[in-house]
Amino acid sequence: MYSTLGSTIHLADDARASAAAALRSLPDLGAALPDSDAQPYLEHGAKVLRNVLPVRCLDELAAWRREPTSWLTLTNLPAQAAEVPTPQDGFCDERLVTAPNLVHFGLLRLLGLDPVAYRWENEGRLIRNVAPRPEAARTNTSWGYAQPLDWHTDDSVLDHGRDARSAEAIPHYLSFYGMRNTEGVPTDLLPVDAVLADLPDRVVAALRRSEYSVTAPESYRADEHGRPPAKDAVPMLWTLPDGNTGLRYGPGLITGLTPQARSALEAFEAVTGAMDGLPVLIEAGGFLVFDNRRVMHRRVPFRPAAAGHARWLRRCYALGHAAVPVTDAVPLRPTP
Ligand SMILES: O=C(O)CCC(=O)C(=O)O
Ligand SMILES: [Fe+2]
Repeated sequence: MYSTLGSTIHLADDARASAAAALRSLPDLGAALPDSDAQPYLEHGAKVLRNVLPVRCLDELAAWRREPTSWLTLTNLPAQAAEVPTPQDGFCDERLVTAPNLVHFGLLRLLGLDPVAYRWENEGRLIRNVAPRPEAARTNTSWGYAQPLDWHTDDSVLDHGRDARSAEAIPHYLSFYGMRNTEGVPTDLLPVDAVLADLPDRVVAALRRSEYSVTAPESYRADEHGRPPAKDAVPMLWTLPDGNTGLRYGPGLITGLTPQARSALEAFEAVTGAMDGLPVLIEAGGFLVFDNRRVMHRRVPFRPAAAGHARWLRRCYALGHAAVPVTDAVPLRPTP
C-alpha cells in the first residue's frame, strides 16, 4: 500500500560478483576501523561501488541523493567472503566485516549521508549490531527479541531543530546492511504522512505545539553528568527543511504536558496502534535506508535461530548534508 513512497534497486548477479572481487582486491585499510577512522570506508567503499555498479543503479542513487524518497532498499549486495557468526553480546570484531563496512559506508557516501554515533548508546560506536542478545531478550532495544518493538522513531529525545548540533540531533536516517535473516523477520515501516491523513486537523495542530516531554530510550546510558538526556516542552511534529512533516515518538517515552497534548497523544497512539505499515525484509546482502523523521518503524517479537546463526542487521545512523550547518563538523568518531 505504501510501496510507492520508497524505491528498490536489485543488483544483478554479475555486478554483485564484480563488486565482491573489487572489494577483495582493495589495498589493506591498515589499522583503520569505522570507529577510529570511518573516512577510508566511506571513500574506498564509494570508489569501488562507483566503479562496479551499473550506470542505471548509480543514476538511481544520485537521484535519491538529490531528492530522497522516504526509504530506499538495495538487494543482492556483496557479502563478506568468509562466514562470520552472529555476535551474541552486541559487538563483533570489525576486522572480520570489512566488506559489509565498505558497502555500508560506501553507500552512505554515494547517498550524501554522514554517519553519526551518540555518546549515550552503543558505547558511542557507529555500527550497532541489531542481533539478539540473550540477556537483553525482553528489553525494548534492538538487541531484544522476546517483546515487540512497537511503532517508533529512534532517538526522539534528541534535538529536532534545524540548527541542532550533529552530535545531539535526532538521526535523520537509519541505514541497515543485512548479514543474515534466516528467521525472515521484517522491519515494518509506516510513513508519518499516512498517520497524519488519519488524524483530525485539531489533533495534528496539538501535536505541533511544544507541549510534550520526552525521556530517553532503554538503550541510553547516563552521560558524564550521570543522567541520560531528557526534553521538556518540545513538539511531537514539526516542519522539516524540505517542507515534509517530521515526527518524534517512542512508546512510553512521551508525555503530554497539557490536557490537549495528552488527548492528542492518545488519539495518535490509537491510530498508529491500528496501522499495519509495509514489511521490508532485510536479508543477507540487503540494504535499507529510511528517514527517521518521516517514517516510523517496528519489529515483531521472534525466536532467534541457533547461536551464531540468528538474525543480524548492521545499523548506522546518518545525517543528511542539507540540514546540517556547514560549519558543524559531523563527528565520525564517537564523542569520548
Ligand atoms: O530489528 C529491526 O528490524 C529494527 C530494530 C530497531 O528498531 C532499530 O534498529 O532501531
Ligand atoms: Fe528503532
